[in-house]
Amino acid sequence: MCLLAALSVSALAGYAHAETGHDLWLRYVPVEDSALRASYRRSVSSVVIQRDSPTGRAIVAELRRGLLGLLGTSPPVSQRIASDGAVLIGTPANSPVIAGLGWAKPLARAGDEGFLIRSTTVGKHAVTVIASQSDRGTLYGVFHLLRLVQTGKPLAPLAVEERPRLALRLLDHWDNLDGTIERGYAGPSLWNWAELPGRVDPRIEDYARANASIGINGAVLNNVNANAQSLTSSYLDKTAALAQVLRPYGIRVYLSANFNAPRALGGLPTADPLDPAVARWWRDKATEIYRLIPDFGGFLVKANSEGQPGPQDYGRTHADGANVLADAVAPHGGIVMWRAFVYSAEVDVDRVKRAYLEFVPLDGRFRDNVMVQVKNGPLDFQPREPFSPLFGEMPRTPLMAELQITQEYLGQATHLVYLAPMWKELLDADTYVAGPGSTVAKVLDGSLHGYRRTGIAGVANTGRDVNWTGHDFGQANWYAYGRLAWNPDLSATGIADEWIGMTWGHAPDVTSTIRSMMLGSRETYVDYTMPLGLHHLIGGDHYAPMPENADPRRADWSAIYYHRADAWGIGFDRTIRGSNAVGQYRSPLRERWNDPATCPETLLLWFHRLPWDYRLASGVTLWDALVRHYTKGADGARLMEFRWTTLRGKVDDERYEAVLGKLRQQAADAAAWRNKTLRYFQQFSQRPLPGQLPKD
Ligand code: BDP
Repeated sequence: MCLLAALSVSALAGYAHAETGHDLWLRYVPVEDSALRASYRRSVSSVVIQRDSPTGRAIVAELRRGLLGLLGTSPPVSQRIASDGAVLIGTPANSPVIAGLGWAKPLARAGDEGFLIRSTTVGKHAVTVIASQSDRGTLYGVFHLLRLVQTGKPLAPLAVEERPRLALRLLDHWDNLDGTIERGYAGPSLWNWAELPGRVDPRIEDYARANASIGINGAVLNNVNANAQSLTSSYLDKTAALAQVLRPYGIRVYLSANFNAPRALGGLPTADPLDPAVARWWRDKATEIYRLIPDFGGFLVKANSEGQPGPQDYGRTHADGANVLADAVAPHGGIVMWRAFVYSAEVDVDRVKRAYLEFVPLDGRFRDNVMVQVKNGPLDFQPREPFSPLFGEMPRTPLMAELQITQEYLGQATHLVYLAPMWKELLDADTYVAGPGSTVAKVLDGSLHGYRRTGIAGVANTGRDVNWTGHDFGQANWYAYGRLAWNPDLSATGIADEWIGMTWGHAPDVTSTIRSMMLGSRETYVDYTMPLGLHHLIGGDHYAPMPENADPRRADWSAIYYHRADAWGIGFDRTIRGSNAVGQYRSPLRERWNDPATCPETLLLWFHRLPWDYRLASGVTLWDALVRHYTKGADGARLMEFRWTTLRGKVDDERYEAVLGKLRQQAADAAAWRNKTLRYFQQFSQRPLPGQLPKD
């Protein structure tokens, strides 16, 4: 009876408001353990901060909201330390107490955006100090402190020293000016261009809070397939209004630029980057932008890719194109992010080799304020690809990684796929460019080549859906992206645990069930779609596998170009005897991947074309292995649905039901995709199908 009463009180406390998912991981529900709550209250009994800046005000508002929700009381905010349990927040510049602590060295180490959180004494009082060299750093520190409370960690003694490993941690929004989002699955764009600049949706501030809480410090507002109109004066006014709301949260805005803008908007006869009138147009445009948005981040450009205009239209190189924009923004401190997602207008023998061929020869020819932005894999955001061979091969050009948070090829907003394990595979991959241990993370954070600029971009999965991401578990990918951008060494499990605690609560069975669902989900997805290194078995809207797809427009938009199944076997020969894409990787990868006996099975059919009866290390034939993977994947999706049903009544009903509906669809899709893909390949293999595949 007593237990029941306690349970219902805590349930009521936890779910006092409807759980729409809108609050993301910032739900700030009451700490249930009363002893812990009391100790938190003692550790945060007052807040001491100068709040005369927009960021200072944002900090106070967040602390009030957070602590009121978590602890049921919001501590007083004052200008001086009067008792034990004060939390002092500030910079050496705005707090004489912090300036007097003698922390200059660790603060310098933490850099502009890093922070220290330390338990110490000031005068006679035991206090917690959140210190940074900048307001932004203190904001990140405050979110860190709130996360400690949200995840049930002790607040004393604290000795936290954090600094972001990557300087630019951006979200790329593929949002169009008409409110649609390319590859967006969570409703229309958050930017309501029609209402701007007059009215800024209050939701934008919540977007900013969510990003700041995970350290994201920039947003590219518009689609890489850019409409030149976004650079017109009237759209720049709208962008400036958004920038105004994002600024206190440390978020800069960037825009995708259409390379043809000097013609489309400026009426020039050419957009040739070496034409002085074109250079002048970009310079004037930059001046106009920085007048409105002094901290504008810069431009992102997709050029000579999938029909977009670019310097090659004028016989110039990517470097010529990037440099003209870079020169325009350089006097204002801006940068250019030039995308390396290119493939030939003529269909290549092997499309995945193209970016390397076009970009590596240009290393060293870009201006200092240009970064080349490279997708994780050499093809296009597939469920599994090897890392792009560009990573590490441009030591004189800072490279950013581009990840895709929106699950274009990974079940969109319908399938639960936790992407952190996939991103870790990239970040931890050893490129060997400077010997063993040359991981992609070390390329990106500048430690390998001494890049002065570092960064990462994630294609956002946000939209105007109440829960932001369509699927409640899509939020985990937004969260994980931010956390990995801050520190690529964090583990997928650790990040999942943080997110689960803040988003679903701390009951041990809830945590362990959701954790195991999340951690296995990516491999499950690979299994029921594209196992053993298969890729691009897709067409249409990129949701369901379409292994039969033979796109009449371009061979390399087809599935058959990639899987090459016939009566003999399956796979793409990228060995030295084939397309030699393997030759774009360093030793020992190239030798290891060139030989099917040493190539990891996860990449087997990426690099090899093999007969159906080829025997894997386990002794199983390739055909049987394919059957096993597809079967395991479909079973895994069913198991996820089952596991979730064990949480009925343990999480709130609203989100429980919403997720259950999606998991049912996922399990049904996975079974149908297994059936469809195996039947398709069986026409070629003529080997037996497992048991009876049910009709779809
Ligand atoms: C592909 C998407 C396409 C994007 C393109 C890109 O299907 O919508 O425009 O990538 O990254 O994956 O430019």
